[in-house]
This record gives sequence, structure tokens and C-alpha cells, in this order.
Amino acid sequence: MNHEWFTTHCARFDHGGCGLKVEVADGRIAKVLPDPDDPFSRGWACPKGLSAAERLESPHRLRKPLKRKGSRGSGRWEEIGWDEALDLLTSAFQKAIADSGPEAVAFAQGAPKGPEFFLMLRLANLLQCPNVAGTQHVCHMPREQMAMVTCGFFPVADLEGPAQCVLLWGSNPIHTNEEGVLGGHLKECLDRGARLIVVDPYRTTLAEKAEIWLPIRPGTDDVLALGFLHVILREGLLDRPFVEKWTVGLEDLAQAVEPYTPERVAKACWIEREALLNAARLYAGSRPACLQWGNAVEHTPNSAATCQALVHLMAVTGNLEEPGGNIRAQAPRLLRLSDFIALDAFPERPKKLLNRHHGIIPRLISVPGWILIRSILDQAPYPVRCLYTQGTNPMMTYSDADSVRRALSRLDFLAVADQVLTPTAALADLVLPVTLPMETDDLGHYGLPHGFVTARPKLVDPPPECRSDLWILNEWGKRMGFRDRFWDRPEDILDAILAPSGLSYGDFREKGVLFGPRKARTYLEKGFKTPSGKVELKSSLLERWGFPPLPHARDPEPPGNDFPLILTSRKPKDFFHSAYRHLDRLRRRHPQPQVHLHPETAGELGIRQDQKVVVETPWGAVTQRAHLTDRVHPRVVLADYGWWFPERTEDPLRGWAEANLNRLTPVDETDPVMATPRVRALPCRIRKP
Ligand SMILES: Nc1nc2c(c(=O)[nH]1)N[C@H]1C(S)=C(S)[C@@H](COP(=O)(O)OP(=O)(O)OC[C@H]3O[C@@H](n4cnc5c(=O)[nH]c(N)nc54)[C@H](O)[C@@H]3O)O[C@H]1N2
Ligand SMILES: Nc1nc2c(c(=O)[nH]1)N[C@H]1C(S)=C(S)[C@@H](COP(=O)(O)OP(=O)(O)OC[C@H]3O[C@@H](n4cnc5c(=O)[nH]c(N)nc54)[C@H](O)[C@@H]3O)O[C@H]1N2
Ligand code: SF4
Ligand SMILES: [Mo]
Repeated sequence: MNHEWFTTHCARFDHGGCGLKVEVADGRIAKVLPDPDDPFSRGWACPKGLSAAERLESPHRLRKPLKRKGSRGSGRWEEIGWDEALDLLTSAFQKAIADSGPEAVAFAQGAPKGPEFFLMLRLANLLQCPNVAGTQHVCHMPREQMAMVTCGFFPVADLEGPAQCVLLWGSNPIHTNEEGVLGGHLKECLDRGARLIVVDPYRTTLAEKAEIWLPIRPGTDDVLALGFLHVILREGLLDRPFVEKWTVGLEDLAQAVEPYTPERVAKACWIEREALLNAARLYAGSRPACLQWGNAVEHTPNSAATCQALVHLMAVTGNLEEPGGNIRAQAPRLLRLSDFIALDAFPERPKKLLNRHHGIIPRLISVPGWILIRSILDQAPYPVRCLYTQGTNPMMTYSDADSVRRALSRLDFLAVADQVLTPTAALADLVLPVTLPMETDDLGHYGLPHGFVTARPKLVDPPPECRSDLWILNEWGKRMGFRDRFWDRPEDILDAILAPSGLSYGDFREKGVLFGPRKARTYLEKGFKTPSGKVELKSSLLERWGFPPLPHARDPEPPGNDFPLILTSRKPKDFFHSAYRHLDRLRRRHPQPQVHLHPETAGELGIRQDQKVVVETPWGAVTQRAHLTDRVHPRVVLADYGWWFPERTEDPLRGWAEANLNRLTPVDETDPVMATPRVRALPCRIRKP
């Protein structure tokens, strides 16, 4: 037998990053093990990463391009070749553009996976098409954009630095391993003795380890953040020299947080007043301290103000750009994103974005998914007729999933590139089977603000009729008439991205990871990248764009009689959003969707462990199994997200509706700056079916 070991980085099971050692025998992956020498994960990998071989060989995998045969969603397909597939794609898009202009077509991708999102933006820009939809408005952009307006960079928790205290806010890195590296770094940071504060409504393993756990009422992070600021400013716990020299707007901020007394905040957030005081004092009194914030802080219609207030917390405590605080990670030298996405080809882009029509922040790179869906349904401000999606499953991951279904069904043409036949793919006219990690050269973390890129080389051949996203877009782009703006081969794209670093893909593959330079306190030389050159506690940019320049919070309403519980959620530990329920190894760990509720609450409702229950909000009802646990407050329930059933092949839509959390999430109220709908903290009730 011919076999050999290789090293690579785990990819596309989350944002990726753990180092893997892979044995290839006779052209197949024989073994996948954690890589003890990897600089990030140092010998650790989760069950998802270790399922990489099963992912390649799964019987559920798409292996041929499929063209719809019956009516939309009927589950009848014809296998076709790539030439015909690319012709169909090209002619559908060309026809829509010729009839109604480039606004009539759209593209979409969800969570960041690799460089293909940016290549899709390139094609859209060359076409003068502003409609590239994404999930950034609920994923990182509220944090990133509010940081950009406040201090001009995205502050990354420096868990590798000398942090004395970690404030973990709505983030659970040992499950989600944010950007693929934070779980391991956090563990080491705590092992070195850093003190831990956790803000989470669920008593997670980390909450159990924490010195202070604030079991926040879901959706009140804005109030709590202002409460922290109130205590810190009132008690003079701020870093005065930094604040005086490097910030503007302290007086205004002090006024804005003045009403958020510990009493008021404790009542609104369902926490102890003393615990709040202790947490604010511990965080502000530890130097340096880092704030690791997660998705939960950007899942409410007040996402922008919440994130802004959290940046203020880092700033007033002097932790911005401080080793062990929240640093500005420097990217390695790579092709500039604006060049890669051919921004020059479409100067009108900002004006044409649907985002402008909805009056949200002008700097968002993608169109919030629900805004695209509204345009398809309302045909306003213009009708969108054709959609290409890659690496996204909007039927499961966009809010108000029933509207998504209606909108997708209404398109003239939908093409979906995926690895399996998802509920979204089931509604398509054309389904394209993609290659997976280890089957094609790939590069991770390009375009993310963490200061490194990871190599994910090709180790085995893909199934003969699968193609990489880069290949598909590159070939399609040439057929759309941009031969001179695309490449001969997809490998050339990776070389082009790496060229400024002086490395070829082959060199990079040998290195494994490319880090940017590590620098601290760059503001001492150049100031902060804001209009005033300082950290703007009162944001001149938000003001210029017509938004409130200071953070504000909304006191929550007491739960009503009809919906007495509060529903929240988190990412599935053993899956990636809606993906990978088809892998037995992972599915065995988590066979069915579960809603976590307190035994007292279950007792009142006469509900037993594992019983099927209806989870209902004012917007819809789904069924999951009751999981009784005292890790949640009796009035809070935490439901599973992303569930469909790949094994239900008798149903063309694979049971998409039954347990789908996003049939319970509305888009009727959204953040005015970031367009974030209410993803968490929904009024809810639980009943027997
Ligand atoms: N209720 C609720 N909704 C949420 C969230 C939440 O917490 N709660 N989280 C939000 C967040 S943070 C995000 S990022 C979004 C995620 O939203 P999506 O990105 O839409 O989520 P996924 O389910 O990961 O869908 C990705 C699809 O890509 C496929 N895929 C995997 N690898 C590849 C590849 O290499 N190429 C191609 N073409 N396809 C591939 C998978 O099979 C899967 O079907 O969801 C958001 N929606
Ligand atoms: N296993 C796995 N890993 C993933 C992903 C995945 O789908 N699966 N997705 C990836 C993506 S795209 C992203 S964006 C990241 C997200 O990763 P994280 O930022 O860690 O986000 P979540 O898991 O959604 O939620 C984190 C914590 O928020 C808590 N929480 C729920 N509601 C609230 C609330 O109202 N306030 C507060 N303060 N906390 C609350 C939850 O109990 C949970 O412990 O994970 C990435 N990694
Ligand atoms: S934590 Fe993420 S990067 Fe690490 S092995 Fe698991 S899925 Fe892969
Ligand atoms: Mo995300």
C-alpha cells in the first residue's frame, strides 16, 4: 500500500484553523489526527475536524450537476455535464441582465469559508451588480463596523498576551472555536491564571469555571454594557491618562450611561447588583484585560449600540491595542481585498446597494439576506429574478424562513452550489456539486481581521464531476465576457493572492501559516483611524450618517402572559449551522433537535425529558425534543438551530420546516444601523403537540 502523512488545517466545519495530520493511502484519506506541532491548536481537534474523511465519502454527497426536471421543489432531477451547467448559468444571468439590467440578478454566501466569497464579489462587481447577499449583519459586522467607527480597527482579544482577566461576553469559544483558534488560546490563557467573567444566560462549562458568571436575561446585553460603563465611570475605574489623551466624547458618554444605575441594570438583566459591581470592578481593575465578545451581542435589533458600548468598555479601561487586551492584528502582505474584488470596476456600488434604500450603514460589504428576500417578494425597489448561492442555506439560516421559501420559489432561476442536497438546493433549477477541503488547494482566513492565513492543500482527488467554488466562478466569469479579468486556472488565483508576500502556493503550503507582523500601540505614531484621530466615544461618523452617535439601550418588557418564556439559541457544537447532520459520526453525538428548558418549567407544563414539544413564538411554531436542564433560568429556553433531516429522502425538502428555528424569528424590527433582526430573545411558549 502506498501511504504518506501530510499536515493541513481543518476547514469549512467552522471558520477553521486547527492543525491536522492526514494519512493518505492509495489516493484516499485513511486517517485524520490532531497535529501536535500546529501553532494554533497544539494537538487538539474536535469531532467535526476528525470527520473530514467521512465528509468526503458520504453517500449524501452531490456528485453530478443536477438540472430541475419536475416542478420547483418536486425532487425530480436530471444529471447533466459541466458544459451544459455553465451554459445554463450563463444564459439565465445574461438574459435577466439584458432584459432588466444587472440589478435583476443576485449572489449569496453565508459564513466565511475561503476566498470564494471575494471571487463572487469580483464577478458581481464586474457585472455592475450590487446584490451580493450575506449574513454579515448577524455575524461579526455589527462588532466590526462599530469598532471601525469608534477606533478604526477590529479589536481582537489577545488571549496569547499577558491578560490578567478575560471578560467572555455572549461567546462560547470552547464550542465554537471562533476563527478556529480561540478555544485553545482561551484554555491556555486560563491555565496561566487569568481570571474569568462570563456573560451568558446558559450555564456553560466556561460559566462554571468563571469567577463571576452573569446569567443575563437574553437580549439585554445593551443594558448590561451600559451598566458596566456606568460603574466604571462613576467609580473612576477608567484609565484616565489614556482616556484624556486618546479619546473624545467622555462627557457625552458619561451622560448617556448615567441613567443605567446598577439597580436598574440588575433588574432589567435578571442579575444580582453585587455581581454586576464585582464584574465591572474586576474587569476594569485588571490590567491588561481582554474582552472576547461573541455572536450573541449582535443578534438583537439594538446590535449596533450594544457593540459600540462594548468597544467603549475596552477603550475606557485602556485595553485597546494593549498586549493582553484587545489588539489590532496586522494582516500579512497579500493581494488587497479591494483589488481582488475588482472594486475599481464598479464605482457606483455604494449608491446602488439595497442597503442604501433601507437607510443602513453605508459601509456594509454585503446585502443583509432578509433585505434581498424582501426585494424578491416585493419586487421593490426593483425585481430580482436570478440568484446564485454558494456555501449558504438560507432556508435554514435566514430569519423568517417561510418568507425565504416563498421568495426562492418566485425566482425565475436559482442555482445552488453545495456538497449535499439542502432544502435550499431542493428549490433550485440548477445544483452544482462542489469539492471539499483536502480535494483542492485552498487558503483560509483571507479577508478576516485576525492577522494570519492558513494553508489547506489538496491531498486527494475529488469525485470526477465535483468542482471547487473558485473553479466554477472563474469559468463562469470568463463565459460572462470577462476573460481578461479571470485566470487560466483556479490555482493561479491563490498564487495571485499570495504574490505580495513573495510566496507561491507551494511555498505557502510548506510554511502552513503566514502571520502578519505583531505590533502594539500603533496609535502612538499615527493616531487612531477615525476622523478625529482618537477613539470616538461619541462617533462623528455615526452622526454624519444620521444615526445616534452615542450608545443607548432599551429596557426590556416583562414577559407577557401568552408568551411567558424567552427563547434564545447558540451554535450547534457538533455541526456547522445547518450543515453536517448527514455525517453519522457527528449525528450520533446529537441525533435530534433539542430545546433546553428548566425542570421546574417542564414540570408546570407536564413535559418529560425527550418528549416532543412545540416551541412557539408570535411568528411561528416548530417541534423539537425537550431537554430538561437547570443550566437555564426557569423562564428562558434555548432551542437548537439549523435542523433539517438529510436522511428523509422521501421528502424533497428533507423536513426543512419541522424543527427550523428560523421559522420562529421575525424581520419586522431590525437594527437601524446594521439591519440585524431579532435572532435571540424572542417571546416564547412551550406546549405538548
Ligand atoms: N436563528 C439563527 N440564525 C442564524 C444564526 C443563529 O445563531 N441563529 N447564526 C447566523 C450566522 S452567525 C451565520 S454565519 C449564518 C450562517 O448561514 P449559512 O452560511 O447559510 O449556514 P450553513 O448552514 O453553514 O450553510 C452553508 C452551506 O454551505 C455548504 N458548504 C459547506 N462547505 C462548502 C463549500 O466549500 N462550498 C460550497 N459551495 N458549499 C459548502 C454546506 O453544506 C451548507 O449547506 O447563519 C445565521 N443565522
Ligand atoms: N460548532 C460550531 N462552531 C461554530 C459555528 C457552528 O455553527 N458550530 N459557527 C461559526 C460562526 S459563523 C460563528 S459567527 C461563531 C459564533 O460563535 P459564538 O460567538 O460563540 O456564538 P454562539 O454559539 O451563537 O453563542 C455564544 C453564547 O451566547 C450565549 N447566548 C445566547 N443568548 C444570549 C444573550 O442574549 N446574551 C448573551 N450574552 N449570551 C447569549 C449562548 O448560550 C452561547 O453560549 O461560531 C463559529 N463556530
Ligand atoms: S474546532 Fe473547528 S477548526 Fe478545530 S477541528 Fe473542530 S471544526 Fe476544525
Ligand atoms: Mo457567523
